[in-house]
Amino acid sequence: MASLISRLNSAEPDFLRRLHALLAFEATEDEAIDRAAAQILASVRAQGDNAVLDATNRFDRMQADNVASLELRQAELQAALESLTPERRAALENAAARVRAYHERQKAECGSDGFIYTEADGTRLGQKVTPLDRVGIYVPGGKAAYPSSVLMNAIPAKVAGVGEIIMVVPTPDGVKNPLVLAAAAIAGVDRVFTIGGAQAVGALAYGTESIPQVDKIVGPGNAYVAAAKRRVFGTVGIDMIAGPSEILVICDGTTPPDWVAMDLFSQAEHDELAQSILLCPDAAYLNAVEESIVRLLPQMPRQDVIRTSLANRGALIQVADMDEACDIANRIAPEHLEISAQNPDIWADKIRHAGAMFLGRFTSESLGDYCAGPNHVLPTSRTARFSSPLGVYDFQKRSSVICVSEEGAQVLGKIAAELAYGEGLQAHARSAEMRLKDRGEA
Ligand code: HSO
Ligand code: ZN
Repeated sequence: MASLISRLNSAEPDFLRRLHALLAFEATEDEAIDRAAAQILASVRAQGDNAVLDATNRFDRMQADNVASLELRQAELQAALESLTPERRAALENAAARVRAYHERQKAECGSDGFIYTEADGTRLGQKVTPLDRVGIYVPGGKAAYPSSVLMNAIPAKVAGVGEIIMVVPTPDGVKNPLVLAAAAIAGVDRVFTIGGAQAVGALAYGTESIPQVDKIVGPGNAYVAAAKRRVFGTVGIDMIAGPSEILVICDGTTPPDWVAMDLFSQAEHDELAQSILLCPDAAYLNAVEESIVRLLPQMPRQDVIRTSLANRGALIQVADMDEACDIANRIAPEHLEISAQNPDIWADKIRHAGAMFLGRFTSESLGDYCAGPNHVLPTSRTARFSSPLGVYDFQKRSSVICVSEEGAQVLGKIAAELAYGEGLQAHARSAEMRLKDRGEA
């Protein structure tokens, strides 16, 4: 039987080349898609509601008379919540409570109060933190609509103190996803419009007669949505543009192989382009995981997606030892890193680049996707080298505060004037000098 997943060994001479080939992922920026998105944005900017209505009726096969009618009432969100089974509703509410608690803690720990300090001469310097006024959350329609992602995007915004949260979600053929609407109700989303695509991004970025302009747009979407978000960046803020999901498992060989196999499946089932990699020093253990993969795969409803993902981008990699596994993990900078080992903290200390770390064999990555508490919107495609999970801080901004005392102005005025003359900027220099008591005018 042909193997379902590549086997690599870090001792082989061409290992690094093979690893890099595996990691290579070009976010294909299709020019045709970008052009189409640009056109839709331009029409929304010029014609507002009319363009949004036209695109929505056309692309989502809707028959709306006006954009206002595409807004859902809060009562409808509540009804969706009440339509859930008690078990499902409780799970969603529990998850939301845990995600909220984590982000409250993040708010408290991450300098959300700003700071101010006073120098000896009375000059005060500080930083003021302000939540964004209005944020748009994009939620995909159809199969990639994850209620958990509604919680993960809306709750940190809410905790940050954002004034108004506007959600957009396309409903092709008018089909609504009750779990998504219920999640919006629980998260405290203020308004929901059943629009999507580049037209929704344009509406939020520029504002229309019926849809208010926001300050930042977050949330995942298809290629058109990603292209539109790139194009409106600058007019509004955007979050990162997420690539396919990734999981890297480092295992010391002590976790039941079936558990690790299923952990690899859990991200592979998201997407044919998702990446699942296992690093382990023990060749016999890698064989055992491979056997688990072969045995468990036929049981999976999404086995076609998993099979393609594992075949194209998956790997079981034998490494020299756990230290080397950590080095390779840092090179990969994965979105999700599981350290499935007996003493995970020792290895976690060596990790510098990972969107989220899941420590110990009981911490399946899927717990983080839904309910552990930390955000599941994470840096992908090696961007964990320089970026962070979505958080409260993404919905706040900072202003510098400067209050110079009369005494302080005497010292700073001379420094500033000196530098201003050096830059050839007279008005800057004079403006500083006018505040000097001794202006050297004698
Ligand atoms: N693992 C995804 C998030 C998610 N998983 C949503 C299940 N639902 C982020 O990479
Ligand atoms: Zn997931």
